[in-house]
Amino acid sequence: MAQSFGVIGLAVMGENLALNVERNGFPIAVYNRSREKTDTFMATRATGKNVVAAYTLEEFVAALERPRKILIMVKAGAPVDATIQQLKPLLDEGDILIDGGNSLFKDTARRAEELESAKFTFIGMGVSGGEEGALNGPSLMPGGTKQAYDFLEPILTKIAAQVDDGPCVTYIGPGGAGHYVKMVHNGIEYGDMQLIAEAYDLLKNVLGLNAQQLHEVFAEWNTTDELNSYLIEITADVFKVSDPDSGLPLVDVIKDAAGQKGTGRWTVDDALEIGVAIPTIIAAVTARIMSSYKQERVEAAKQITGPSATFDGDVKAFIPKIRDALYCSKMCSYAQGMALLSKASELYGYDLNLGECARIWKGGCIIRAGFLNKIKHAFDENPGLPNLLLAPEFKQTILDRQAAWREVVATAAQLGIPVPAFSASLDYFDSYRRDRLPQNLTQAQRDYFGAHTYERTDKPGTFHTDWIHTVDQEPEAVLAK
Ligand code: NBP
Repeated sequence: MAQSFGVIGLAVMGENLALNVERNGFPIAVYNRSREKTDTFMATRATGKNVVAAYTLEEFVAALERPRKILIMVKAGAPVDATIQQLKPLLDEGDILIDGGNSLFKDTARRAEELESAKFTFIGMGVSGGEEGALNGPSLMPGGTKQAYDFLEPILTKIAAQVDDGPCVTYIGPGGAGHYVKMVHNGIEYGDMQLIAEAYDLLKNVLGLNAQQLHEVFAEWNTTDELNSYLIEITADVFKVSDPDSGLPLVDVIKDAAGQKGTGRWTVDDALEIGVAIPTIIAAVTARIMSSYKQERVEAAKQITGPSATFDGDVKAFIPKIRDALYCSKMCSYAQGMALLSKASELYGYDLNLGECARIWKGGCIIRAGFLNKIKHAFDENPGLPNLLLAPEFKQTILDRQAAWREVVATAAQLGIPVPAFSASLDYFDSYRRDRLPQNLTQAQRDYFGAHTYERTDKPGTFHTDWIHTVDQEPEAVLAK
C-alpha cells in the first residue's frame, strides 16, 4: 500500500516532523541524501512505526500515493533548489511539493512560479517551534495556492500545535507569503530575545541580582498576563542551571557573542526595502553583531571608561519598572512587525489576515505568548488598524507605564548600560506619536545641497529655494548674550 506523505531530509526538523505526521495517522516515506541518517532513523526512532525508507528518489516517489505530498526539509538555499531539480523529472502533474525550511520568501516566489508553470503545486511553509515543536506541534505558516492548502489542510491541522481557538495553522496567502510571515516571526523573535537580554542586564548589572533572584523575577513575570510566554519561561529556567565544572551559573560562563542564521537580517533588509520602520528589530540584529566583536570589546573596555555612578535607588521598586519597560518595548516591537506584515501584504498582494497571523503564533512557535491574544483581538476588532499602538488596550497600557519606561531608559543611559532595543522602542513610540518631527530641517538641507525640493505645510506643491543666495545677512549673535 502506498504511503500518504513523504519527507525529504532527516536532520532534526525533518525527522521530528516525519514522526509527528506518522503519529497523526499518515503513513510516511522518508529519504535523506546521505544513507547513514536514514539507516539510523529507521533503526532507532522509526522502529514499529508506519515508515518506509527510500534510498533513491525513484524509490521514494514510487512509495507515495498520488497526488504525492512531499515535504522538503533540507538546508535552506541551494539544497532546496537541488532537491527540486532532482525530483522534477520523477513527479506527475498535480503532485504537491512543500518546502518547510527557512527559505527566503523571494526564493519561494520564484520556485512557486517555476513549479506551477510545470503543472506541479508548491507550498512554501514556514515552520516554527524548533525540534520540540516539530515533533509535538509546531506553528505552521503555509503559502501557495489556496487549492493546494485545502488539499493539505487535514494533515496540517492535525500536526500543528493546538490552542484554545484551533490549530496553529492557517492559509497565509499566495507565493512567498508563508515564508514572509515566518521571516517576520523570526524578526520579532530577535526583538523579544534582545529585550529580555536588556532586562537581564539591568537586573543583574544595575540592581545586582544573583542567579536565584533572576530566576525568581522571570518566573514571576511569567505568571503575568502580559509577559507570560515561552521565551520568558525558558529564561527563568536558564538561571537554574549550574556549570558542573566551575559551579557557577552556566549562563555566566557562556561567551557573550550571539550567533545568527540570517532571518533577522532578512527582516531588516525587506523592511528597509519597502519602507517600514522596525527600529527595535534592527537594534536586536545590530546588538548581535556588536556582541560578536568580543575581542575588540575586551580591548576597548581597557581604554574607554563609562560613568562611575552606581544605582542608588530602591531595588525592589525598580524591578517592576524594568518589567513595565520590557512590556512597553515589546508592544512597540510587535507594532513594528505587524506594520511590516501589513505593508508587505499590500505590496506583494498577500492579502494577509493579521489577526490570524497572531493567532497561529499563540502555540508551537518560539514567540508563543498569551499577549498574542490581545493582538489578534485588536486586528479582529479593526482589520484596518494602521498601527497596534492605536488599539485601545495597547494605547492605554503604554500611557499608564510610560513614566516607568522612561525612567528605566534614562537610568540605563546615566549608568552606561546599553539598552538598544528598549531605547529604539521608546524612540519609535515618541516618533510615532509626534505630529511634527525635525525632518523639516532634513528637507531644507537636502534642498540646499542637492536641490531635492520640499513640500510646505501651508500650501500644496513642490518648492525649491536658492538657499545660498537667500541666506539672511548675519544677524547680531543672540545666543552669547
Ligand atoms: P539543516 O538545516 O541542518 O539541514 C540538514 C539537512 O539538509 C540534511 O538532511 C542534509 O542531508 C540536507 N542537505 C544538505 Br545540508 N544539502 C543538501 C543537498 N544539496 N541536497 C539534499 N539534501 C541536502 O537541518 P534542520 O536543522 O533540520 O533544518 C531544516 C530546515 O528547517 C532548514 O531550512 C532550517 O533553517 C529550518 N528550520 C530549522 C529549525 C531548527 O530549530 N533547527 C527551526 C525551524 C526551521 P545530509 O544528511 O545528506 O547532509
